[in-house]
Amino acid sequence: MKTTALNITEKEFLLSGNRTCPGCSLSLAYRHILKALDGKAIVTVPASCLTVLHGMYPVTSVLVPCVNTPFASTGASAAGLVAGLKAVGRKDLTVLAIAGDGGTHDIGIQALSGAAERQTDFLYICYDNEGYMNTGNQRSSSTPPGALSGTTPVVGKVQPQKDITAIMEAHELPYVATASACHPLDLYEKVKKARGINGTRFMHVFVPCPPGWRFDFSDTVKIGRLAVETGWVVLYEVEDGEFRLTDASESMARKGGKLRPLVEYLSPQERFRNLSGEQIEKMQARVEKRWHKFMERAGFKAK
Ligand SMILES: Cc1ncc(C[n+]2csc(CCOP(=O)(O)OP(=O)(O)O)c2C)c(N)n1
Ligand code: SF4
Repeated sequence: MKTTALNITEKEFLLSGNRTCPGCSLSLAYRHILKALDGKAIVTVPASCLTVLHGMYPVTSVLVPCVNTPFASTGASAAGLVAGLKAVGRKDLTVLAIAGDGGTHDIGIQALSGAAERQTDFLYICYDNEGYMNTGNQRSSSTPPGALSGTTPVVGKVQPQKDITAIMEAHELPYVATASACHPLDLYEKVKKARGINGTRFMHVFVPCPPGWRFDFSDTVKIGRLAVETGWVVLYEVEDGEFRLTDASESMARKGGKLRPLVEYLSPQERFRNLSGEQIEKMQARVEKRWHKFMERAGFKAK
């Protein structure tokens, strides 16, 4: 049965009153991730906004056990948990490694790649707020070109974004998917599916961040939806090598693949305020090219 807002489990594993900022979509994503795992998980997480959300001992807002791991070691720490659970014969728990883009694309990539290559049986989720947000918005390799950040304060970032999902797909994993906090049912379904698969599963979850991207905190879901409708974010999954678009991306492709103008996504965000018309045109062209490639891969023709 398809999950809807009416039949999704009412069980909560993320309690209200956590320490994230108002309008934080990481909180929204994490709530649905833990629901999809039915709370039957051990989490390992490096320093990030998520450690702040978890809270400081003896206080916590999360009803699952959690290991706070050093920045570079999330993949290695997950491998240790998997070995420990195997040694004590526990088969009922999912090991969830979850880290930000700084902790994944940059600092944790070596341990993640190693664990994936060894086919460690765990789920890795990168939540991507496109910067080192917990320490005040320094640029990461996932910060988009043109975006202002604490370390690119004048002209914005110059280099392109690293495509971590493509890198992880190249490890020939049994399950790789993208998702967005602002499409929570799609996220929920994907985590649920990933939970039932053996081996390394990787998910990239887009999480709009109001203070870092400088938009009004009441607009989080609007920004997340615009990201998909403009093609900035594409929702898909690759299961045993088979690619398919999902949720809103799939419906858009079915209707011929028309995108909303990218400027509708960029302009409400102060971090993009210095973009020139020429830069926006280039970004629009890049987004369209990428979207058409995804459509073609899923067997759709652009009209
Ligand atoms: C080895 C190490 N270097 C730096 C830090 C400081 N630090 C803590 S959280 C953080 C930012 C993490 O960014 P990201 O992984 O993108 O997660 P986010 O904060 O955006 O949730 C940094 C740099 C640290 N804790 N350990
Ligand atoms: S900085 Fe961004 S990701 Fe971090 S808690 Fe605040 S809104 Fe959430």
